[in-house]
Amino acid sequence: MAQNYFPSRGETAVAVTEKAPALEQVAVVGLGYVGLPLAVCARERGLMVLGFDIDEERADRINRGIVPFEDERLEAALPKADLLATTDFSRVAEATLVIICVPTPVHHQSHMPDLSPLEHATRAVAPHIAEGTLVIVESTVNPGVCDEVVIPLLIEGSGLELGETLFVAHCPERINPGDPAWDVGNIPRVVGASDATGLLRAVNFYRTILDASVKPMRSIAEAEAVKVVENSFRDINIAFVNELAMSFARMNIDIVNVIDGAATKPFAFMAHYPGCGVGGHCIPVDPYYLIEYGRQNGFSHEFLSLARSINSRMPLYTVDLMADALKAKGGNIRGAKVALLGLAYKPDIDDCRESPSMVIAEELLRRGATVVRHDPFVPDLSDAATVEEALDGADGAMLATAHSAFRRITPELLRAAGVDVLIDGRNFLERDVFARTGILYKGIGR
Ligand code: SAJ
Repeated sequence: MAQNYFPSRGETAVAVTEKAPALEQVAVVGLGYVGLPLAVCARERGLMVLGFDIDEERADRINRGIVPFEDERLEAALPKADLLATTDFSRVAEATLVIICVPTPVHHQSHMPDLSPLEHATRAVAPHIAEGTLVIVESTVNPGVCDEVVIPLLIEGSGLELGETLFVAHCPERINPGDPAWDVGNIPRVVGASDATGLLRAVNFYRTILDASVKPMRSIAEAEAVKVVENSFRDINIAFVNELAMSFARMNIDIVNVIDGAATKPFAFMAHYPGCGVGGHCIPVDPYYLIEYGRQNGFSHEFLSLARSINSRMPLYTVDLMADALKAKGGNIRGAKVALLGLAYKPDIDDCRESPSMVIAEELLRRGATVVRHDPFVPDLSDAATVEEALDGADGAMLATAHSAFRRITPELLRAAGVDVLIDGRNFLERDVFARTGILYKGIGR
């Protein structure tokens, strides 16, 4: 009897296969934050893996064992992985399994999904994929993209027949940059496919290389929906506490203490914290994919859109805090010198994609301030090499990224530089320590 590949409602996922020895020859297309860890993980499980990228210099660095971005775990693993990276896409023909891991950004101004990297990668592999190939998309997309964009391009470019000589699946990536606990090898996954054969192979592959659960979904669209839903969930929860922060600031209630208080409830509450904005390549991006697809299907995601507008407004709110604080000290943001500490979108990494710091810097300049940027992880975009240098002669300091190294920012350090205004965009430093010294400290909601 054919195995039941799809868990019927209410049942747990059927164990589609046990951990079978992997027979797949794997091509990983896109060797960034998602593809390179995946390729190394598959190599560590003994699979034959070829890495593909359009960037010759990136492929060359990988072949020399150099990770082209900040990732300590990968820096240790790559030199031992014996992974070959190439820009020769004709070698995709050697693979039985092709995994596409390219960015799916949004256009900066319109926030409309930008599928061009995914379309380019799909067109690049299509002419070379061999009969029987399974193509898995890991890039985050809204429901419908695999069925309506990727599969037609694969069929058009390969001449293969879906379900007969071509199989397609979606396994949304869940990489969490800089997370010491969760990496590609132990994060649970979901998989949806164009048919049962594709699902069986995809689930089997991930169960072979991961030490984590792999949940078969009933369709590709369900798997696509899982990722945009989980990240939209995060965005709306952050918007919730950001709105509370702006409200409670007027009531002199410390929102962080309130959230910590609510978090003592052992069920039905998940703590999120306010900040100067929501950056990264996932959270501020993925909701727009769902909003746009909803619009195409005649539905207006008012709630998701409102959350996006609240979170997008936080960098400007944070600059307002700086302007008000300088004014309270008899100064003016126009003509002020502001030390902007932190450019990356989250702590202890070098990634600046969609970082609120960029919006903050732009707005400070627009308001007539001089901005001195410093981020120890992003020297190329920093004007100052150290915190001290950034603070030197500044009228105010703004912390926009909670890098561990910034823990050493003390009232003494600010005083020594003559700085008596501190806007803590991540509620990272001890407010009371600064308030006691006459330094005007403002956090987000505290
Ligand atoms: N942020 C807040 N308040 C919060 C949490 C985050 O303002 O309570 C801000 C951060 O400062 C940052 C942005 O939101 O600017 C995104 O932060 P993030 O912690 O969500 O980091 P990301 O973008 O790396 O999100 C990834 C996501 N992983 C994947 O998409 C596979 C997300 O699903 C994870 O929930 C998140 O990591 C995580 O939990 O760390």
